[in-house]
Amino acid sequence: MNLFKQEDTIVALATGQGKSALATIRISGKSAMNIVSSVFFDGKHNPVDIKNKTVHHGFIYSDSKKLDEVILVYMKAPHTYTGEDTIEISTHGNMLIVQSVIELLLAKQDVRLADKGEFTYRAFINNKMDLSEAEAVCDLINSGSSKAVELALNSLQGSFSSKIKEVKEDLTLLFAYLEVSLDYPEEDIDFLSREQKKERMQKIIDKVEGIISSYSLSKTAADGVKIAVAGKPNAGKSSILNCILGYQRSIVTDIAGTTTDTIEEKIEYKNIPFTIIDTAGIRRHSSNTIEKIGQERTKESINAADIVLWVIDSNTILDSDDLRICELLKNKQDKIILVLNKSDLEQKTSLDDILKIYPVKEFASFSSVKEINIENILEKIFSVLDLEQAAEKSEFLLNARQYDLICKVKTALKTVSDLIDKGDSDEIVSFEAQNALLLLNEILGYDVNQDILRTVFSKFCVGK
Ligand SMILES: Nc1nc2c(ncn2[C@@H]2O[C@H](COP(=O)(O)OP(=O)(O)OP(=O)(O)O)[C@@H](O)[C@H]2O)c(=O)[nH]1
Ligand SMILES: [Mg+2]
Repeated sequence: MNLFKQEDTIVALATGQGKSALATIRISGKSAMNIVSSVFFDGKHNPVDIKNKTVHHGFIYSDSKKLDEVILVYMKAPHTYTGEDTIEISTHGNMLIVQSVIELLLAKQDVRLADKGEFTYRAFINNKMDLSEAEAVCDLINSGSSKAVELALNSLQGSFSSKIKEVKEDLTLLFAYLEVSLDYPEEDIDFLSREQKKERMQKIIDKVEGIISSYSLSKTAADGVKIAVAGKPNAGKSSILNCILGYQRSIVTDIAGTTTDTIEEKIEYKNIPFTIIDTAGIRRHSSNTIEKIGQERTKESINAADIVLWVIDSNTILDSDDLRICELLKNKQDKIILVLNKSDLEQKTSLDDILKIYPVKEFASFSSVKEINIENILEKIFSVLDLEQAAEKSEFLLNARQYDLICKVKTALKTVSDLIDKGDSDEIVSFEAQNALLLLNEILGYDVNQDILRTVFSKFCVGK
């Protein structure tokens, strides 16, 4: 790995592999200009005066042979993504062209292929962003939902870093008070009373707890929720999935047992990703091997779901199969929405009948045929899982590394608080506070060792 060899100029394809309209090759480093001006000329092979932040049209030449007609942009250090001289060349999106241009550049002196995330690593090293902002670049590229994109972009713009820096400032100030009283012990002055220290400490802990609780909200908002649609055969589960999706994804027939396997689809509702799982119908006795396996999968889906839409055919009366479903749902009481389906037909089962066998808290009447109230069901999912909070209050994404460190910060701060409480000496309190400061620095990437940086940037793709 060459990640830490900063004197080299690096080159990589920044856009995706494969056929495309355009492909962008990125070059960063002190030799970027020299290297590129030796291969970029106008149509008559004359040199081009390459200006800062200007779009240039021209050709890439290998000796006198044109490799491609390209657009080139030069950005002079330090006002660039990496903080170094950077050139981006847009070629036609053919990998043979891309390969030949990259090979041509690599044949020049002091240039090599970039490592994963190396452009962003250079941005980090050149103080263009701190480590958590650099990680947000990777999160932004990998975000799987529009909410995740929004949150990663917030982090990239420093919303998470600024909270960490705020905690750090508060703690540094407290630390300074402790240090001053250590430096002037003979003065016998306690610059802050024990109560004042405790109060300040509590405020810092509250801020850290706020960051931690925003983690679970953000995770829900970004990753979304799993919704299993379960019930007896023919209750109308597949019809409900199709209604939610707005197209015929699952096969619907009047034959009980039409769906034999789980069918998973994703939608976004009010910006939150919903994974909806249509399942094989549950009945007490099933002789068929396929149906038995299907029902096992239904059970797994119910257990893994954040919420279950329990679909009942209100046009039939309850029987022993319904009791079997009640058994499967017994640990999910707060996470059930009963859907009394087929409301367009004669009602032979009511909510009261169901309440006699299961303590349902949320229910919706529905008709897959008339497609009324589908919004109502989606809204109920929102309210039962308190997704409004997640949608509104989530601010930024935390990855596993950041989450682990912020939890450690909290533990360290609690220790500091306990020591203050016990009336321990400022020397001991100060030592523990220093520990929390080091952890905060690690989040931001200050004074971290190369192993940590290697791990963080290895998650990136080449070219970013
Ligand atoms: N009248 C009426 N018929 C419905 C309604 N919902 C579903 N049906 C019908 O009920 C039958 C079963 O519907 P499905 O959606 O296949 O039921 P399911 O629960 O997926 O059944 P399995 O896959 O066999 O477990 C089909 O004939 C549907 O057209 C409804 O709201 N009203
Ligand atoms: Mg079905």
